[in-house]
Amino acid sequence: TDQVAIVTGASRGIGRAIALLLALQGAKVVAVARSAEELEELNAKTHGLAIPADVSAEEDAQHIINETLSQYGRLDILVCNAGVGSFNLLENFEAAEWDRIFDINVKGTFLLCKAAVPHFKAQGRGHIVGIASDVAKRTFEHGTVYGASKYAQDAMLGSLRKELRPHGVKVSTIYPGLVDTYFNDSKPGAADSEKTHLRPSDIAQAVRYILEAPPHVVVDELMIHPMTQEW
Ligand code: NJP
Repeated sequence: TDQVAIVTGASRGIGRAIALLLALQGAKVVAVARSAEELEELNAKTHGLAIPADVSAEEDAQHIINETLSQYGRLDILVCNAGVGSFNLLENFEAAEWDRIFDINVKGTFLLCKAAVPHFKAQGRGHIVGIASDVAKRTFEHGTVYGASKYAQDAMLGSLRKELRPHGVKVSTIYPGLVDTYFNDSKPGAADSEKTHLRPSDIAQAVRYILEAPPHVVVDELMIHPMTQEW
């Protein structure tokens, strides 16, 4: 395909795997994250566009859409994947950590969608894929802040799905369980991680499935877990 896809959080983990798979399938990939060096390393493989940016900054979000349109003249797919988390008892969280997590997970998704939606509406076509979390559907200890952010992101994408359906624009949400990434300062590749965690490429395959649905089909929600994880 000659589709143009923006992938946020593409410097490592799930976003990087999504960017690599979409590029392999022929899409022009616009890779977004704050780490310019890691983006360039990825872009040497994907041969698209690397845009160092902070998704929680409104001017950055608009810049990402503008750069994509001026470079390629089109935008077909927006993957809102950039996200962060940390885990603690509620009383141990600093208010600043609430702001950091909500700014990136919730406001970041909002800002990218806000900048892309007018374009998608005008062309009567487009696909937003949000990487939420299975914790957008359940609660757990130490998840007060991250869980709340993922519920909020999920609710936003659910409402947006209804706003955009009459315009022919799809919104799909993926709810992964544990994935072997750098999330929350973890290091991928631990001894038993193949059993306990999904691989980033598993999520990339889910994105591919969602994007390959024919025009009359939208995958609203897709939950995916490692076999060993209870949820
Ligand atoms: O994490 P990680 P994942 N602006 O740390 C980027 C969700 N999830 O791949 O900016 C722009 O390896 C960051 O780049 P950089 C999770 O909530 C995960 O696991 O250079 N980009 C990096 O590329 C999140 O929504 C699990 O630091 C920003 C990427 O985000 C998504 O999966 C389970 C940014 C994070 O890569 C990807 O996380 C689950 C900003 N302000 C949901 N801040 C799991 N791993 O188990 C960060 O249910 N990034």
